[in-house]
Amino acid sequence: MPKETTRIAIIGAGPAGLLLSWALRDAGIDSIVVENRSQDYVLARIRAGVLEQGSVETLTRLGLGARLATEGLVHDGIYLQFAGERHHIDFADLIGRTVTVYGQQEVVKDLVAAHTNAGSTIYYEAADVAVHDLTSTSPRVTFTLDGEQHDITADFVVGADGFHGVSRASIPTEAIMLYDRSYPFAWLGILADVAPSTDELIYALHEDGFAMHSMRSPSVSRLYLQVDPAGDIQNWSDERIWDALQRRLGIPGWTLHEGVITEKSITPMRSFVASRLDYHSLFLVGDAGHIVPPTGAKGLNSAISDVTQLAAGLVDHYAGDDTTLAGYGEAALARQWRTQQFSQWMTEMLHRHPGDLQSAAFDYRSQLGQLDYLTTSLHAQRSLAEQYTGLPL
Ligand code: RFL
Ligand code: PHB
Repeated sequence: MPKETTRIAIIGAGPAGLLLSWALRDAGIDSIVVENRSQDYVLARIRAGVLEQGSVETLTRLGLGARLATEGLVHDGIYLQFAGERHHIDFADLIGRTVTVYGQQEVVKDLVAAHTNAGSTIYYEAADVAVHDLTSTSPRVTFTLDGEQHDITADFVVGADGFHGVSRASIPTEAIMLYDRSYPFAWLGILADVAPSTDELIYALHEDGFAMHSMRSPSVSRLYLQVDPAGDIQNWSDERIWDALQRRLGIPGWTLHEGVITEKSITPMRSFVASRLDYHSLFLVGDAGHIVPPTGAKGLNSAISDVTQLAAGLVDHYAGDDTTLAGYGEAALARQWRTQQFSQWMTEMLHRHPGDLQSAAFDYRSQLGQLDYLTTSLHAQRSLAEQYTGLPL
């Protein structure tokens, strides 16, 4: 039975786990990453697309910014569209900050390449991953790989294994509370081989529901539609998707260019926060500890901010100072609740709320009033700009 020791055992090779391992390596702290999927699967996953300015700075500081600097698309703002009109919110003008459109998949690709070059230990396709002895100072992670049982002893275990992982579930139920809410809508997302029809992202509230135009590169567009969470992707032909996008995004004098759809899927929306991100020798980062609906583009950015804070705590710990590490959970949760509020606000403002005719009509008109205020008040726009481009750690 292979037995190993390391300082930090990290569960999950998504962006959070890979970035933490990389930040620790940069500080001379060894770690091992254990992932239950294959490397190909991890590299193929298409998810978030917008990096806050602070996330770009973190990736660049850690030597991961080369491709991001050349291929990332810097956006000065976003468009908000409602009642048939499109309004530009210029973050750069408003508060001097920007965001960068660079797919999560590209971030993961850069991280995998960096780790491969550096010879990091990452176990992919690990089965039956389990954590043990979390209340001790030598917790363990076990798993099976090619029929062989592995056993890693560490100083700390970090759960970077997403919402469905084993880490959070290993905290005794009486020691943790879970706050969550679901939404009566989901996003149907597509990738299409067509140049974006817009220079910056369009978030649109239409009578038929939310729609959004994002992008991945000068030749690949990413678009989303609000759909019923019980909806079946089989019922969404390419033609039906483009028709709905044309209706919800169309304004006079502007053309939405269509292209071959290369990927389509439906993702439910959820807000979720665990009451704690630390439990003795275990720390949670990213989706393992919290989830936001994607409307504010915060999921990946929150994972990066958790990792930045936890890495700083671990570095100080090994330098003999435990203050930052002891404060990690509270500090990360404080930022997360502010991010939750923003994501919930963006989501509720921009989606059609189902309900009886009268209450749905009231909600819709109230949302139009909110958007009207937002697009005519500089104070409101600065608040949106500050939150969208990223709150300080
Ligand atoms: P991830 O990316 O889910 O990575 C967790 C990793 O842990 C592995 N894992 C395990 N490994 C070992 N043992 C186990 N028992 C394990 N269980 C799971 C998984 O295979 C995976 O490799 O979490 P992380 O690193 O915290 O990163 C967070 C971001 O991925 C996430 O916040 C965002 O992508 C959220 N999100 C989106 N955010 C946006 O801002 N915009 C989007 O358009 C957007 N689209 C999405 C999304 C999340 C999605 N999920 C999670 C369902 C679309 C989807 C489909
Ligand atoms: C994306 O490009 O996938 C994207 C962009 C902004 C969001 C959500 C998703 O708010």
